[in-house]
Amino acid sequence: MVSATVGRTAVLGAVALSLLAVPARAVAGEPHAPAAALPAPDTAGLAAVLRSAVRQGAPGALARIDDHGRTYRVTRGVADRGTGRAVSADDRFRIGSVTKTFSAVVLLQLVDEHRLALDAPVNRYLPGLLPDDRITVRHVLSHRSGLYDYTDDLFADSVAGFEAVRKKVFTYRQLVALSLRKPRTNAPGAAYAYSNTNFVVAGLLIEKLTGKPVRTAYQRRVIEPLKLRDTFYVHPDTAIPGRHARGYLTPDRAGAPLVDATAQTVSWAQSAGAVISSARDLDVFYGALLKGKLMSAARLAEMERFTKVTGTTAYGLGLRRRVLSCGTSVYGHTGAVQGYYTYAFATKDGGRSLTAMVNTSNNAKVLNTLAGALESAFCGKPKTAAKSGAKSGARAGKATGARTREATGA
Ligand code: REX
Repeated sequence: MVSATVGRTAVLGAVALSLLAVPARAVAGEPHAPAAALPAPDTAGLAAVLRSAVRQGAPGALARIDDHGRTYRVTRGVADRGTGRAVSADDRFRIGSVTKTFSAVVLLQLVDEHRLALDAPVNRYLPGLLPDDRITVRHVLSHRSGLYDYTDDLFADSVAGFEAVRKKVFTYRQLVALSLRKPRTNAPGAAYAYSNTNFVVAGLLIEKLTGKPVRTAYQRRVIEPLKLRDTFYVHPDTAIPGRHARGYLTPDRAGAPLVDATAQTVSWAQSAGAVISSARDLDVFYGALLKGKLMSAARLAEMERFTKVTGTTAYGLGLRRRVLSCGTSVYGHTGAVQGYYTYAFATKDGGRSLTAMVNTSNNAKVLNTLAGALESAFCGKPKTAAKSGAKSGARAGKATGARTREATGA
């Protein structure tokens, strides 16, 4: 199902403003292509992406685009395999590592308040925690600390590993200890190596500096100021509050039945991945962050200092950047927690945001397919399809069999 609504924000006004703000032409492949050059979202393409994801094994899929006051919602499949309830674009879900941006925001606010220095050793704030005094706060937030990712061991067997921790409650220090059983992957600052351990350290820093649980920091510094309605940190509770999509873990053994992974503590991730949210809230969050509403311009610039990861992806401080096929760069995070994959990204100016979610995980095909949602949201209709008049959605494979409905004013 596809729907579009226009909010109270004047779309024309927003377009005029962004045109004023953009001085130069868009350059393909250039990481800061101006937002004003963005074509309209390709909602039919987005629907095709979600349809492919469901065909490849996701019970359900949802996407929401917020573009200068205009909202597009697209859904496919079911939120609950037991009841057969259809996915709603308003359903809550587990956002996995999108949590990392929340944690980074809190720490950068503490930098703004002169309570934390990015280039100070972590051990200055948490004496003796790490075995190397050269590991700084910046290394941790940019995944350059070299701290081994303990989740590689925990989830070597996806279902057995998950069931072993589903109800467990870890302390942050226990998780750091799991990591320190293994050698570091690189010298401090020497290389990018994605590791959940870094954002467990971030959680420890937040608790040490604020004297409160991370839940309080998320609540007071992000959730309340942005009036997020669907965002929660309930650890160590195992339930998602309110209406939500159930999450289904795909077993490693082909053909084995999906495992309902909805109920879990997510204690293995905590400040690295345990937040619950919705597409609406994540669109608001990244829009506000990139518009500079959550920290000073200087701190946002620190967050947006990127280390190259691949040819098209880079990592800042708790923030990913992806360059799309049309040359537009988008900023946000991905998430993978048992039962849920999330992509939440926005344009550099925060004017257009997309959140896409499928309620399965451990399915690389589905994950790759869902990346197509970014293309549809930010690149518009593929050029060839637009020219030939073919149905859009070519990026998601077959465009036939679409059963989408365009409704306005919903
Ligand atoms: C945990 C295992 C994956 C998931 C992980 N998740 O590190 C963090 C996250 C919180 O969201 N990271 C992603 C499990 C990659 C990100 O930053 O985008 N996989 C699953 C396995 C594999 O069990 N054996 O897919 O459900």
